Amino acid sequence: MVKVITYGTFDLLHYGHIRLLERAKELGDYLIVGVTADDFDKTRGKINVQQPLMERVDAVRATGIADEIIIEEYEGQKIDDIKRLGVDIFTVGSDWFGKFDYLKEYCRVVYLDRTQGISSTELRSETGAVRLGFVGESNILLKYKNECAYVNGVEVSGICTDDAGLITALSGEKIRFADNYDALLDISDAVYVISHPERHYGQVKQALLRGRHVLCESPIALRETECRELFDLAKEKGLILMEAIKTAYSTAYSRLLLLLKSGRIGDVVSVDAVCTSLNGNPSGDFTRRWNSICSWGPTALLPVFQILGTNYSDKRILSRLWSTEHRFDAFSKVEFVYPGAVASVRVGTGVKSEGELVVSGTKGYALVPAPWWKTDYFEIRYENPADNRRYFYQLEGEGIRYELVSFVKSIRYGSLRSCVEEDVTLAITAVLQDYYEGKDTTILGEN
Ligand code: C2G
Repeated sequence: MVKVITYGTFDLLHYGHIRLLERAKELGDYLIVGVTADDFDKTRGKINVQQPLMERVDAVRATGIADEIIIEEYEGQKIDDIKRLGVDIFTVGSDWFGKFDYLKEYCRVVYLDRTQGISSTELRSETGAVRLGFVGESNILLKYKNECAYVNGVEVSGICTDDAGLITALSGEKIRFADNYDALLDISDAVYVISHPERHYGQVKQALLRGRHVLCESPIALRETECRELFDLAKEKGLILMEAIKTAYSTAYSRLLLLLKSGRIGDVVSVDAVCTSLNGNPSGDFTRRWNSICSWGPTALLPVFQILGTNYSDKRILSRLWSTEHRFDAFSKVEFVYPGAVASVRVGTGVKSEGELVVSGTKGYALVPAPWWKTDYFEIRYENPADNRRYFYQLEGEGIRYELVSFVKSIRYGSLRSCVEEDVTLAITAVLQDYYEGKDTTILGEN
C-alpha cells in the first residue's frame, strides 16, 4: 500500500483544495491529510483563517477523499508524521515548490500544480472589504493603519486628522484625507477612533447613528452611563462596537489567563500591573495629550478585572498631577480590595518604572516581564525553581492585527467577538469616571 500525505489549512474549502486532494489520492492507495491547528496557523502568520479547526476538519472529511485526517500543530511535525505513519509520498501544491525538498530524505516529494483563480484569501475578501476610516491625532493611528495590510477583508478608506506630524508621515502614501469626521463617515463602513478620550463618546455615538461599526481605543467613554448608552445603541442598530485594548489579543496574555483560571498558581491573591512610558510634560497641550490614567489605565486594569472580576469591595486612587485644572495625572496608582484578594495598578507618562505584571497565588506566581502589555513570553514560578515553567507565543504587531481580525470577523458574522468583556469595559470606565470626579481619589500633589 502506497501511503500519501498532504497538509493544509483548508479554510473555506474550495475546488482548488478538492482538486489537490483528488490528485494527491491518485498518487497512491491511502491518503492522510494534515489539517493545521488554529495556533499553528497563527504562529506561521496565517491570522485571517475564518473557520476554526474542527469546521475545517469536517469539511475535508466530508469530501470523502481522505482515508485519515491528522492535526498539524508544530513546526517540523511533517518529519515526525512521515516516519511515524510510514508515508511513501509527501505532496503539496506548486505554490510551495522547493519548500519541502528537505523531506526527500524521508519520502518522495511531489509538487502538484496549484489550481489557478481560486484561493481562501480571495474568498475571504469576496464579500467586500470593510472600508475602515481612522480618526485621531496619535501615532498609534499609523500603527493601526499599517497593520491593516495583514488583515484580509479590510481596506483603509481615509483618515481624519489635524495632526501635522501624521499628515507629513502619510503624505507619501495614497491615503484619502477627509476634511472632517462626517466626511470620513461618508466613505467608511467602520471607523477606528484614536482621538482624545474626551471626544470618544461623541464620535462613537455619531458613527453609530450613521450606521457605522466602531473600534474605539479605550476608554470608549469617560462616564459609565455613556458607555452603557453606546453599547445599547450599537445593539439596537445591529452594529459592532468594540473596545481596542491590543493586549487582550496577544496569545501569550490570553493563554496566561487560561492557566490562571485553571488553578496553576492556586488561588489568586494579588494582581500587580505596571505600565509607564515617559512622554514628558504635556506643557499645556492638555486637549491633545492623553493623561496617564487614560493612556495606560485600561491596559493595566484589564488583567485585574479579567482575573479577579469586577466586583471589588473597595478602591483607592492616588494621583500625582501635572495640571490640577485639567486633572492631568503624571502618575496614578489604583488599589483594589476583593474578598480574599487585592490588586494594584501603577500607570504613568511622567514616571518610569518596571512595566511588569505579577500575579501572586497560593501555590506559585506568574511573572510577565516588561513590557508585559505586548508580551510573547511569561513564566509560572514555584517555590522549587525546578518546577518553573516558561511559555512563549509568537506575537506579531503587538496584537493589533489580531484585534483587527476580530473586529472584521465581528462585522462579517454580525456578532461581537471581542476579547474584552462588556462588564470589564464598564468597570474600566467607572474607574476613570471616579478619577475625574474625585471619588475614592487622593491627589498627591503636582509633578
Ligand atoms: N491549493 C491548490 N490550489 C488552490 C489553493 C490551494 O492546489 N487554488 C493547495 C495548496 O497548494 C495546498 C492545499 O491546497 O497544497 C491547501 O492549501 P491551503 O489551505 O491554502 O493551505 P497551505 O498553508 O497552503 O497548505 O505546510 C504545508 C502547508 O500547510 C500547505
